[in-house]
Amino acid sequence: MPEQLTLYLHKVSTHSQKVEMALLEANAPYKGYQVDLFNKPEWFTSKVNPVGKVPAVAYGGPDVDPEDPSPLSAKIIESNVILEFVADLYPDSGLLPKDPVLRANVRFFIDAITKHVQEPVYAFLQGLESYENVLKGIEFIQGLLDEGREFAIGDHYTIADACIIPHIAKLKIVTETDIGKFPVGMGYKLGEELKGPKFAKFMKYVERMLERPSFKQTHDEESVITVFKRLFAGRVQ
Ligand SMILES: N[C@@H](CCC(=O)N[C@@H](CS)C(=O)NCC(=O)O)C(=O)O
Repeated sequence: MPEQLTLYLHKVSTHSQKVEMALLEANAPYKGYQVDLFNKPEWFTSKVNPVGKVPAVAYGGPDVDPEDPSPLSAKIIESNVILEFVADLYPDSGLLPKDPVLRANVRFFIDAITKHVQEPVYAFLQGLESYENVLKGIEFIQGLLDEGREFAIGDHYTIADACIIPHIAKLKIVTETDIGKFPVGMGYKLGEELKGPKFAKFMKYVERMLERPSFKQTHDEESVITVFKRLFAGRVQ
């Protein structure tokens, strides 16, 4: 029986959302604590995550106030590590398949998300790279999906699905609002490209995933837009 789990998160953090979605998909009990990333409490870096980032998990130990973390709980950081940890805690959740080949496929998919989605999307948002790199990355990921299959890997929701969707949900907001440091209009243009037949398989997969309660429960579009406007102010015109 898993022990107490406290998830330190922020409501617009993509990496936090990945972990929270996995916990919800596993029906795992957990305590969520919103860390104010713009005014970080001292105890968070001294007692939970020395690098001061969310998500972070305090697992086990006594059931304490999240603002007074116990030295007896294990502190686990790095979202992709936490995803695997949650899958290990709940082996029957299907978050990681039992079959070794499928497990390898899930891990490959997650690795590909970092290289082909996270990095190009962030570079585009920062105005450092064109959206072409985002499209190339999505094309690579689309190549890993099977037509007609509901999930990224196998026939069950896995941590691969939890890992990619928060990135794509943010990208969708960018294509609908044009918020980012890229030249004006490029967000909308990227959105138009993604609506084309070339990306139909990927977009159908995304639409299915955005309907899941685990996504809807953890997605706060208004807050994302507010924070993005603050983060990406001062764009190139
Ligand atoms: N590689 C880390 C990245 C975590 C990360 O960058 N978290 C951001 C929010 S999405 C954060 O806490 N930023 C606050 C800061 O750096 O001060 C992971 O995957 O967990």
